[in-house]
Amino acid sequence: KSYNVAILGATGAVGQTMIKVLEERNFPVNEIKFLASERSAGKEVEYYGMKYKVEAVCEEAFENVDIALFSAGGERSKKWAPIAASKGAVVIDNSSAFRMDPEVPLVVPEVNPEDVKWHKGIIANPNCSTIQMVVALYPIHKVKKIKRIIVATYQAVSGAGATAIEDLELETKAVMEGKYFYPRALPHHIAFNVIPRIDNFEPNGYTKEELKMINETRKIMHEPDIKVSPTCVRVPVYVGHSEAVTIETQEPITAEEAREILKNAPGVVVEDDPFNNVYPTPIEVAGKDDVFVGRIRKDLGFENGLSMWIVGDNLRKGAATNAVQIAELLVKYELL
Ligand code: A2P
Ligand code: 11C
Repeated sequence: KSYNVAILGATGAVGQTMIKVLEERNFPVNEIKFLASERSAGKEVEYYGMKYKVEAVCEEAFENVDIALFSAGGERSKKWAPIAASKGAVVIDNSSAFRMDPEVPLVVPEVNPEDVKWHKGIIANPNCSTIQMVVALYPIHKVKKIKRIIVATYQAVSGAGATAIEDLELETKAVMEGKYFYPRALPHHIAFNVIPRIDNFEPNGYTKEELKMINETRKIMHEPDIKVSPTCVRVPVYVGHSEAVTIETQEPITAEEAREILKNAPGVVVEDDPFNNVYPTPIEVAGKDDVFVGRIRKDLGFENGLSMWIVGDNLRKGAATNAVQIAELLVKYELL
């Protein structure tokens, strides 16, 4: 059996990756359409080496669609997801629009696959920083309950979209040539800099990105009381988010135990041999679908503490791959 698929946001950084991931995983596609704004209507995208025209999104575009993969920003999702769902499509939405809606499952297939079963037409794909963190921490949590997570992120510019990727290149060149560059996609200069702000600030001093890491982790892990202390930072990296994570478990856990758990965990690769300079970095992880973990060590700051370094491709496992894996779950559970 094969399915009719639509991608909204097909010209964007995540949309383009969704196309690649559907191909690579050989998702059973019958018909496919590529949707974006009117600006992109008529542009071409490639799928299996063939050129397809991008269409401007409209109501009729969702007729006869089984699965709609959305990555065109929250406002577009709020407008179009209910329309697509009302026409019978299951929407897998990569924006933050519906993630905390109690009627909408928020799914990471390695953690809470069964939650897809109660969808009512929309399934939310979590934030990239949250996905890679829970893929690595949930297997530990199942063995040694995690009470608290302290995390600082080092997030790639691709998380902020195609213009931010272009800006990093243009700004780096401008700096090398002694010219001024006016940032378009990010709130400060990003070349040779880091920015401790991702998404907007809230009155409590946290950014929305940080609050997503708190709330989404609780919802995905079904642990409403787990404590998360995040600081989210943008770094001049094209692809691949990194996270310095410290957890506090209820029972003691050794680094060796954690390493063994993670070696057998789905979607996780342990790269941890610090004396031989083995630990994951975003350049090496970019283009891969797994979550990479290294620097696993007993934390010296408090009892039952464990620290580690988690790296994932934010466009793949953090967005496109996770969305396509959700689509695969819909096929597996015969929910289409
Ligand atoms: P477009 O290229 O036509 O602007 P990114 O996050 O990488 O910038 O990508 C955003 C994606 O969302 C692009 O595919 C973009 O299409 C799409 N998009 C932006 N605004 C709209 C809109 N009003 N309607 C449909 N798609 C949109
Ligand atoms: C970033 N994590 O790196 C963001 C991008 O809520 O889906 C994704 C924002 C979101 O900028």
